[in-house]
Amino acid sequence: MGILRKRGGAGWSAPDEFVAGNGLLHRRALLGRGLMLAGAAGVSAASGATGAAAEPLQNAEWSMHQGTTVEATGRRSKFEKDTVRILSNPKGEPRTQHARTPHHRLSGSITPSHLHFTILHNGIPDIDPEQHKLVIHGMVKQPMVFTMDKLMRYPMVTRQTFVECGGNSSLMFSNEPIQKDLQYLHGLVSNSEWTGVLLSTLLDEVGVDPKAVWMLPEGADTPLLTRSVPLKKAWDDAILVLYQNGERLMAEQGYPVRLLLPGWEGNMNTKYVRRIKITDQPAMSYYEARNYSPILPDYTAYKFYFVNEVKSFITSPSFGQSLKDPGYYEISGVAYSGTGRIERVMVSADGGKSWADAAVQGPTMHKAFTRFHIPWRWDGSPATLTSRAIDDGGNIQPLRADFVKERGQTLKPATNMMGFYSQHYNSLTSWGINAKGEIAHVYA
Ligand SMILES: Nc1nc2c(c(=O)[nH]1)N[C@H]1C(S)=C(S)[C@@H](COP(=O)(O)O)O[C@H]1N2
Ligand SMILES: [Mo]
Repeated sequence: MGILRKRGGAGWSAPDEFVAGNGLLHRRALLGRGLMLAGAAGVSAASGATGAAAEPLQNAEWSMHQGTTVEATGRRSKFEKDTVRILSNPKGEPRTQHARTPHHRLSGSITPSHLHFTILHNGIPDIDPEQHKLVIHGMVKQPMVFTMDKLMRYPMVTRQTFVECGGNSSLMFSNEPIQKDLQYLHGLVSNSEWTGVLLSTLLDEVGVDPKAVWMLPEGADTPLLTRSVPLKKAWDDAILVLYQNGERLMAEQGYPVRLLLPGWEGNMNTKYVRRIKITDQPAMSYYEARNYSPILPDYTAYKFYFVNEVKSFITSPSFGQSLKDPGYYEISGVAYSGTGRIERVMVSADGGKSWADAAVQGPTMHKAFTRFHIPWRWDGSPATLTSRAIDDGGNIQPLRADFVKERGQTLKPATNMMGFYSQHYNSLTSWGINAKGEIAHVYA
């Protein structure tokens, strides 16, 4: 490397080290080197001392008086008021409610708890932790009842993982790319640090019958949501979660206790869990038999679809933003896989004709968001930005043409219902940038 050279301390000279078409630079090309994007104080002094940099620093209004009183819980700057979830049912009518995470306004890998997406099929229950109990019963030696006090005394584990609704990205099944931002397109996935008791610890105590192969967790909110979960997931990495990002679970995320099945379809992650029945057969409950069984182009349907497969999307630049001038930009996004750790993310600026490796922000964790970046020099001509992730099992995001062939492209824009028939999209997302710097959602 070392091809980028400083020019008199005030910028960079050509030639850039392009690693793929349309201006993609080596992922480490600009690391730790000033880009001089910020309007140069030092330079203007040397070049005649006019403009803002030469004037004495003025105290702004906020530097001149005491600030407001600190409150018992922290608050964001009022200037960030637009960083909010969007709601599908703001009046709380008696039907499903969705709140979507604003990925286009976030960075890093943790989703702040108050911006975690949520889906509630009948509102948020107000559960008193003193009264809530979890029962494990069915094909066990000794059924047991766990109060929250008792659960809190077990050894706990902490891990990061994403939760993704099977219906996330369902708009990507449309025949035409829908002109919506990331929040609409992919806002039903979020990533938190969760702390709780391994379900396997409790199964050891109740003594599971060796003939049992399924478990049926059930929530305490009014839908009494039940799903059939293979018992092997319980022995593998299922957690009864009590804490989210360091504090007790948000009410929406399942306070006082939820089941977490890292990397598996959101709906199976039973919130407010009150019973887990150990059985030798699945329940074929409403949400697995009807709602969350993706239908294929030949009108057959998946019987079960548990895993959220490897996926990624570019968060910046993305729809709703625009590029002001040609020059350097950092392309950034998130990648995740329900089957493992993100190993590699490739980015294209020419709609998939050529690809470059993005820098993957470590430490990368199993079944958790991984942030990626790559520097890019936009020359002012049309470009199409796309990302494609690969996990440590060698699973790669399918190209859109292949995905559509297998899974269908059934949604017409007029019937953009959330989720019922179009589930588990894990193909590519592409942003088309025109010569004015405007960003559209395109299929590449
Ligand atoms: N008890 C209960 N559990 C539930 C739901 C619900 O409505 N009630 N919604 C499910 C759905 S559809 C999804 S996608 C995830 C969302 O989890 P989150 O709200 O923590 O993001 O919870 C699942 N678990
Ligand atoms: Mo969901």
